[in-house]
Amino acid sequence: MSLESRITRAVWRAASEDWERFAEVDVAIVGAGPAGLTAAKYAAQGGLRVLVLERRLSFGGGIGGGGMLLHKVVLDSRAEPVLRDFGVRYKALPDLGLYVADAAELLAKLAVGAIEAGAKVVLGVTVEDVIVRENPFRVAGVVVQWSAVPLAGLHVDPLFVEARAVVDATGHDAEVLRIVEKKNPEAGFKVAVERSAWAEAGEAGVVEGTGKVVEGLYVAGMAVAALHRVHRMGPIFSGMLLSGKKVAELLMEDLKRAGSKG
Ligand code: 48H
Repeated sequence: MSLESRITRAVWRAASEDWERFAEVDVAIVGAGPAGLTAAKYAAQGGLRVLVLERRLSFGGGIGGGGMLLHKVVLDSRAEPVLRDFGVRYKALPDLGLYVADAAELLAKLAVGAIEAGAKVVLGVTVEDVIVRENPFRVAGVVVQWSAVPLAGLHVDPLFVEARAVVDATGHDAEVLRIVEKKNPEAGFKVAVERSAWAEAGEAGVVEGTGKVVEGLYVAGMAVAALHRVHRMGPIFSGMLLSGKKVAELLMEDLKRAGSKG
């Protein structure tokens, strides 16, 4: 067998084994930004089968751009336990009451932490819709498509990932929430737009608003700001990490209570 044919067989075989497992998971997290990756680590560590679907071919969402392309991001002491869990190094700036970390290190270690805890991260996949059930209304999974397909303007039918819970961690655009709101008015919620900058209020509001939106659908990270009209906060990421951790804890509570499919 040539090396070429063995390469092709290896990729198809391993990918199809994975996708067969992805047909049904405990948690589908949409977006591999700071909130999604943090949620993925803690939920996987808690024994849930977690799949992270990321539209781009890279991790980290808004982390990589740091503060206006300077390669640093800001955190504060509330995020310290999470930074320690992921092994992210940071520098304390006592006169400012803040920590700073390298953007590249934060995004790399969040991804490594999620993957090592057992979450599967698939890049280049866009969530374009959700699966729903009625009476009572619930979200039962996501509809996925290769990101290259919409980019090329092709009309190609998608595939499905059934999930006991879906997390919208898509950032500012709150894409999953907007799709559910637009297509399913019976879901009974409205997505607004985030408010202008007020860092302290934004950091607190995102964590506070993190949680279940309707049965089967949760929100974490900056998508919370769009849902609950929370202020933006600039390149400080404690709220995103704590929001990811909070949603993972809620998922573990809710899904364990409902009984894991193992
Ligand atoms: C698959 C998708 C889809 C889709 C989007 O933007 P993110 O970094 O989001 P958060 O909430 O983890 O973090 C927000 C933070 O980065 C930020 O922007 C802050 C703190 N801003 C403050 C301010 O003042 O501006 O990551 C979201 C990820 C991205 O990687 C997207 O590519 C991905 O989700 N994504 N993936 N299917 N439909 N939509």
